Amino acid sequence: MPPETVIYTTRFCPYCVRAKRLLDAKGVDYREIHVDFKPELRREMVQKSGRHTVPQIWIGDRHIGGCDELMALERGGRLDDLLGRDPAPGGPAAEA
Ligand SMILES: N[C@@H](CCC(=O)N[C@@H](CS)C(=O)NCC(=O)O)C(=O)O
Repeated sequence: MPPETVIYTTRFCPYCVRAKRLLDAKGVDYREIHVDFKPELRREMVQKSGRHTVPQIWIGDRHIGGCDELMALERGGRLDDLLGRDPAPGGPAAEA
């Protein structure tokens, strides 16, 4: 079983769109938690991550950070490992 990927987002956030585009391109099945107009969910995100910006991303128990950190993991070839997969044959997704 791959670790669960969770992403806290708001709807009109370009960083959220970009992070989700990468996850979609990689075929990652993720759970999205919308925090727009949901102060209790935003508080939960801040409490768990120590950060106030969206997106905030977890793979299993590991807090990845935001979009920039996700992209950096992909560019560095480490994201597949965290996702519990073999490295992509073509290397990092073009998106990253
Ligand atoms: N470097 C961060 C930037 C994230 C960011 O600036 N997100 C904006 C929304 S697109 C944000 O959360 N701004 C503060 C707020 O909405 O309260 C990342 O890569 O995730």
